[in-house]
Amino acid sequence: MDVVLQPSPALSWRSTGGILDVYVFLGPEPKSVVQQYLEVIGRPFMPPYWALGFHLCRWGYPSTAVTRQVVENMTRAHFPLDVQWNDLDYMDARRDFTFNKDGFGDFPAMVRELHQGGRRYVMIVDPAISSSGPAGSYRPYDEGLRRGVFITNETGQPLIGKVWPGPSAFPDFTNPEALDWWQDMVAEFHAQVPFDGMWIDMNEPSNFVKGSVDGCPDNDLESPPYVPGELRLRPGSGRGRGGSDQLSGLGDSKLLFLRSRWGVGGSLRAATICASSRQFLSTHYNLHNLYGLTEALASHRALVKVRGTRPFVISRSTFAGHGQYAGHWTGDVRSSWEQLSSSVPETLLFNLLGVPLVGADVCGFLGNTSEELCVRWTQLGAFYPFMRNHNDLHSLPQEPYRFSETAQQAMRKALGLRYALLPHLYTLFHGAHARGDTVARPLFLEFPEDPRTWPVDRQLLWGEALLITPVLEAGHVEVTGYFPAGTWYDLQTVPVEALGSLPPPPPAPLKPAIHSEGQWVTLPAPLDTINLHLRAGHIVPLQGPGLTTTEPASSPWRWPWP
Ligand code: MIG
Repeated sequence: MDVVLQPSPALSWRSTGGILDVYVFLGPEPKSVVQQYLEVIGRPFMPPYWALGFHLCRWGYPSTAVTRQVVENMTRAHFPLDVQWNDLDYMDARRDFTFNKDGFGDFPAMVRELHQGGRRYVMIVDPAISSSGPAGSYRPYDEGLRRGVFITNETGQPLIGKVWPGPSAFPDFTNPEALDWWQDMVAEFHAQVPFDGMWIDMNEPSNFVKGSVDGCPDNDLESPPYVPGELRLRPGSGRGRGGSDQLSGLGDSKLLFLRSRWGVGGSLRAATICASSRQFLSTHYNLHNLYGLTEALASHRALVKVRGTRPFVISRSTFAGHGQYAGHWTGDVRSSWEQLSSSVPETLLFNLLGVPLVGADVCGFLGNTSEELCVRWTQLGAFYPFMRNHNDLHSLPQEPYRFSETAQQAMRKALGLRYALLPHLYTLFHGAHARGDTVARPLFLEFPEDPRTWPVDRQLLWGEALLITPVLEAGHVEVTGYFPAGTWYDLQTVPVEALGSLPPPPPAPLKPAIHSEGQWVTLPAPLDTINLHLRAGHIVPLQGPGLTTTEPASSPWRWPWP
């Protein structure tokens, strides 16, 4: 399906078929529209408290020794850290539910140590299951074959694609038997490595070959009369096959990016599995967009059964209803100012769509970050509902302690602010779970009667009370933000010294309040500052911050104002 935004304003939808359910939510206010939508698709799950702390990851921590050292460096440099992650590096031959006995020989012990330090542990899990080992050598595949859990091709055999472990089969999470099999695999691995959550990647589902290692059959499902991405041959020309002038411009850069990176466009099998492959419920053609959703459901369910507490799942692919089961990170963003900015509307959008636990990779994923970008990204990231610094295999390290003392101080301040506000953030998540509220909220949702808030996509609210105005441009030490009519208090950041030395010192003196008639205001924003304002008439509790969410459990709460 193509959805193209027209200047008119209007949306054009192009679909080759399928079942189209159209709902109209009458509101009348935008907040009610969100609630009504969530009544249909399901309200978001309630994340565990620790999920709201700081997460640290990268592709390329080659061993438990290096991973331990990262955690140690964070503590030494006085940075909070709740959840340590590993990427593919931990696996044996990049196969799910295994760990390599060289670098990760004492993997279980490392996870237990993290627990002793009050921390949690999450690792990546890809859906595709290695299919090339000799029978009897890899239980997830043997067991999956025996229980018939894989998506099949036209001959009724498991469809084989290629992903990280090489030739691989794709579990069909619409099959109830696959849910039980997945749960068993999660349970067996968890019995060895007591991890706390799952990071589910590659679940579009992503495939390194087109369709399968044997290609795809020739039929109508594989080659419908029109497929997305056939339009727009040259950037801005708008004269692709079947294209029109209205379609030019918008979407071109994204399309070209996808094409150059993955060869996506003009073919349903590009970077994924054959459309005509068969799943328990229907053809893959009908179920493709639901692959990530069904894997999220399976993983959520498995974690509940295995761990017996509220689960934590973060997924790359999503669909309507995803928020009931999991959160989302926005995939492979570049370490650029442009992508820092676009993470604001992305975060807001997923909150409107019932996936409040969302964030982009802090400091950016692809390419090298810079110190200034990483500081600004950490400041904005402190206000992503889900905050994880994650980095590509090929990029220079970007853990907070890698930077100059000035930069570290600025990052500590932002993290201190987030940790001080965690009780409030947790309460906002409960509002989302229980009532269908948003956590990170666009200004127009709160002030729909003020049309100047409608296009604001470089600021966000947390709930009703907190207005965040980040710096999103290089070299800027001022920022201009929109302040809806009313009084806004500058919420002083919790002094850095408070980290690890509780109880916190008294609040800093107040700066003069902004009395706005609904106007743009330019504010100082030196490198160590993200502007945060409290709306008059609201009370927000602050907790003395610690280095983990378990640490300050007994520390005093306080109110910002004396
Ligand atoms: O083809 O697991 O978006 O976060 O580090 C790349 C390696 C596969 C893509 C994910 C990224 C992750 C990477 N994965």
